[in-house]
Amino acid sequence: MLNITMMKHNQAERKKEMDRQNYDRRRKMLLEDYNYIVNRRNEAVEKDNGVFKRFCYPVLTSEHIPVFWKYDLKYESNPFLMERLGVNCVFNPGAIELDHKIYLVARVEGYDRKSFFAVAESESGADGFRFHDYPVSMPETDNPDTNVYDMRLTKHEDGWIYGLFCTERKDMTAPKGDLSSAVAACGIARTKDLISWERLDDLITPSLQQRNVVLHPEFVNGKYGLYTRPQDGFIDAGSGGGIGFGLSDSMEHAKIDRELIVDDRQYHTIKEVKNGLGPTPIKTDKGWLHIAHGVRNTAAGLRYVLYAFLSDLKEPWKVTHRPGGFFMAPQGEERIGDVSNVLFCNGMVARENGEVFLYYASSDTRCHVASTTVEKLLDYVINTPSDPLFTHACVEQRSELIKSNLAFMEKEKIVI
Ligand code: M1P
Repeated sequence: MLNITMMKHNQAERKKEMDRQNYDRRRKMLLEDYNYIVNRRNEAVEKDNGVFKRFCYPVLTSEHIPVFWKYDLKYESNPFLMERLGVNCVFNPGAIELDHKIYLVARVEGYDRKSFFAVAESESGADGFRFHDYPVSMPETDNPDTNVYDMRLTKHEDGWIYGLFCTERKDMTAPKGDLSSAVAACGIARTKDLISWERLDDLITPSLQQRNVVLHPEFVNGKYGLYTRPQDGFIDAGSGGGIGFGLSDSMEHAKIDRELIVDDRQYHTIKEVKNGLGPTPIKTDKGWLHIAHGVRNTAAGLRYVLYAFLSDLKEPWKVTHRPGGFFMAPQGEERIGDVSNVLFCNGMVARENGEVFLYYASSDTRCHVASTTVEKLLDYVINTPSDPLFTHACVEQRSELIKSNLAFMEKEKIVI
């Protein structure tokens, strides 16, 4: 009898020991996988369209989230090493360069669908991004945010770094049983170090809803200039849409009385359904360089692509150059994710040497980088023909290019 009890005891001890070993092995693997991802070198891919270069790997994904954000790592309280607070995806990062380091403020979405902001930093801007130990604890206004996302970072000439983002709340006027209707507004916060944030009042505009609001980095006629995206509904731009622009006397209580449309939507273009400004524009000697997203509808759902334009230096709401079509569209694995066929960009950094890092997200799932230069972007926006809007004119436009190339090839004896 005693022997049987002893055997059972020994078996239980052995099982306990094996469980513990298994736990230690899995925890080691989790840490190794994380270290591999954050230390992986990234390189620009060979294929180059002359405008920008993509990089091999995404710069931020849910795998870049520190293990200690997701798992309770203590055997005593989590013997099965279960993931407790998973992260679904990391996308749509705002970007800024501070003291020669690149910081991304990403939209991190938990398994519970709520998104929040988290800061990751890197020396190179192309790899080695690591999240700070804690996500951003964004202060609230009197009206709590159900969700926040898509921060645009602007180093303003008033000395502050502003983060403008979408704050989403339930639409209290929706009929009973409608649990999807929401109201989108522009939340505003400012910081000096990306660690402590001062929350300011949400932006007030004449439009029912707002998303994709971007602060212009310089005063315009002594006021704060804001690019907006007026919209009637939460998803639909409705009668609104287009990229707008307005002025506000202050950022503490930002209010725009009049919105001008800077870049309208147009039938049968890449921005037919809606569009929105991307990151804070880059100042160049030829004007303000802008990246935006354009949306059209297809049988497979909405398709989001990126496009570029240039606006006047003194009157940034006046577009001077408008290349036709998209600048960048989803390709390969970028086409697939939680919301497929989407490229979205709300962060770019222009470095002192003229290099530009464009941080974009694919299909609401992961963040990538592409590199280019101010010189190339200016050439692109100034010398790329605009959309002639009618198919016959498009053929004429292409035939002109073909004619001049064939004449050149004949002269230079280039045979294909
Ligand atoms: O799902 C695609 C994008 O949809 C919204 O952007 P927009 O208001 O311009 O349509 C945002 O939710 C954005 O985060 C998302 O990537």
